[in-house]
Amino acid sequence: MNRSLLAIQVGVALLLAALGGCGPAGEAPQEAGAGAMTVGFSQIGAESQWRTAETESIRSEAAKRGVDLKFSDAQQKQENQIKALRAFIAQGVDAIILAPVVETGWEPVLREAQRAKIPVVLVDRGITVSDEALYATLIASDFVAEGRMAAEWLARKTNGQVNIVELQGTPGSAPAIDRKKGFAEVIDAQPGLTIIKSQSGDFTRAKGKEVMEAFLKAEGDRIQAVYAHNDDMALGAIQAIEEAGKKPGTDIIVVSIDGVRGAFEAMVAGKLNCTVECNPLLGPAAFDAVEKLLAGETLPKKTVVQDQVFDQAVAKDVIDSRQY
Ligand code: GYE
Repeated sequence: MNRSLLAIQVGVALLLAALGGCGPAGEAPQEAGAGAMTVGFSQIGAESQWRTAETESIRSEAAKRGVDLKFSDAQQKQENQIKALRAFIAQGVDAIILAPVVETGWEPVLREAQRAKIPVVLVDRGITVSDEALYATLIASDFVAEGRMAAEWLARKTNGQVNIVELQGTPGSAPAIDRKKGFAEVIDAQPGLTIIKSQSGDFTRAKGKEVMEAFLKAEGDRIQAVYAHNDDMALGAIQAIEEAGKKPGTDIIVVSIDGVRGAFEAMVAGKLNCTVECNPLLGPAAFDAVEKLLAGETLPKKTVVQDQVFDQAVAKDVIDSRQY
């Protein structure tokens, strides 16, 4: 009697062990990450404070939502991004988030994603493609508007009379093309605003400094203002101006775009005059988009992130409330 009861108990115990913690419907146990959505994120690089903030926003939002994020840093090279996308497709990710370094050259790889039925969400930079169905949606700022805002601020500050040097972003990238375009629209309409030199500083502080040094050597006192397509290049230019024995923010007006912490610090120090914000905290919107797409929703082709202008007059008051 005792012996058979024991046998039954052992049998039940073995059966439970064999089922191994399965739920009532016999499903696999829900460990952290098991069965989670897998998303590949192809990031451009780490060229600027803006980019670091964007990476952090996407990584932390993925963690918060329990998303298995495959992260790839392309070190500013499109070929690396294309390789990363192909690897994501081969792995069968549920969706891809792509921050495209340049505007063109994406069609073949996007067709491959489309064939594999993997939706692609573009963040921060746009692309040009013959068929817009090749990506699901774009979440980005209006870079033309940012360029216009920078020029309008500079025109007001100088009463429409100023010689400008321009530090452009990465050649072929949407923000470099559009920030140049928006700025040019405004200054072309005002004969006193002139760009005397313009060159790429590749969105980095080191390159911004190097190009500004060359500008100062070539143009010297003729330079009255710098328009940099991002804050990092402006911070590099500020160093070059100081090393040339001039006062940035006073002798030479400096205007840039992004609104990162370093820019606010430089404004408080009186060295940068104005920055046009470009919000990099795209993680929540990017994963909202991914979730909606996977639930079968169709999204608008573009969601525009709203930005505003900050100058020295307000920098001190708002610096502590900045999130990046
Ligand atoms: O302004 C710059 C970065 O694509 C909007 O890329 C982004 C730009 C940003 O390196 O700092």
